[in-house]
Amino acid sequence: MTWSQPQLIPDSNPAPGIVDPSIGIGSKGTIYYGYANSNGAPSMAVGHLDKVNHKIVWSPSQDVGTPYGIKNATFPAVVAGDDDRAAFAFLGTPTGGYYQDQTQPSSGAGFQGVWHLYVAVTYNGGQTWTTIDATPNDPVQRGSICNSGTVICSRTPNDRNLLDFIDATIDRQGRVLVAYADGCTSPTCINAGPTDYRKNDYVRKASIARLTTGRGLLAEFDGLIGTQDVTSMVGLQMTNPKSGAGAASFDLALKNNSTQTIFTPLTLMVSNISSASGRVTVANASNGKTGVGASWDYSALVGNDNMFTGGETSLSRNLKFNNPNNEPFTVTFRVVGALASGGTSGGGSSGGTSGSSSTASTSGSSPTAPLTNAVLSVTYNPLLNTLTWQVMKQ
Ligand SMILES: [Ca+2]
Ligand SMILES: [Ca+2]
Repeated sequence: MTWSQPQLIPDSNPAPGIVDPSIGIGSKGTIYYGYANSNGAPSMAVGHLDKVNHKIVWSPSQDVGTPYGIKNATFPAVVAGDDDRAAFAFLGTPTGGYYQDQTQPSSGAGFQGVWHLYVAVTYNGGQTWTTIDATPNDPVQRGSICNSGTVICSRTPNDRNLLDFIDATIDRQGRVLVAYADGCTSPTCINAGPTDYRKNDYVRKASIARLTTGRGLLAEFDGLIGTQDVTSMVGLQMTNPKSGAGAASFDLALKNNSTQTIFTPLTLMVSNISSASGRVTVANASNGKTGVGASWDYSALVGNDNMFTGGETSLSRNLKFNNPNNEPFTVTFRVVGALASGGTSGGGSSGGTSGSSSTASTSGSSPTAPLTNAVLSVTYNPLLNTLTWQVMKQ
């Protein structure tokens, strides 16, 4: 085994103390390097391998904390997914100064910052980052954080309470999950003012922040995060069947047959497509796919309320298929939408901050899923120009 010589990130200038950087590597090798800069900025450098010169070429470091005026950052954790997508989690505070200067709650001496967990996400290979405050109403720490190891940090109150632990990963659908220690968990600490640096709990509660809506790090699941199968709640209304010249099409509206509201994104997905020749394919899916997994987005077809309420019928959209043999075919669909989550508990669900499409929640509650495994099967017969559909249990 051989290793390359160490390569410096040209403009990096790490913060004092023991603040390990973190690396995420995209699916095609793009390197996302997150670190706490000596000026306090949560900094990100993106690297690409120059295969000719056997060198990593680094972009200039970017400060992803500017939307919140972050002056100190620590505990960086980076994870990547698709090559152009990555998330950078860190603890940050808009208060400047030396954050290891031990806070004395009684006298008020020492560092005076309040820390939150932030997550910055890129969807374009690191050209731009969208940063959210994942704990806007529930700080992670008030006051100093000791980052200098067990010996120097042996002090009272124990401001090494957060240990050194943070990590970020993604699940199968590309949701970002950040594991961190929370030092502020009592009502007294949580509800102290946004800048009160004295009322810390100095605890270390294992916590996970999880992306619950919006886009994750795998494009394949865009529009689906935070949704579930609502097929058994939905019926179909089909009009205007047409056939000829190797193509078939019809207009399809969805009807919410239930009394529950289904929230957007609302998506119709192909779960199977069959014909005698096997040559029928989807021609105009929203996601460009032509077979299983092809989907049409209905989110804009349920009114300005963005809700598909009980009894509502959506506007219809045209579904097109390639049908070179002009033969009968059957398509089965699933409908995917978002249902109100059941009883979120107290901790830290966030309001959408900074115009981001992502919000994070520490509650980790799972949405109600009262549904059976149903599919909607549509059969089109071009010879008779008839459409029939039925609900099928899987
Ligand atoms: Ca907290
Ligand atoms: Ca509506």
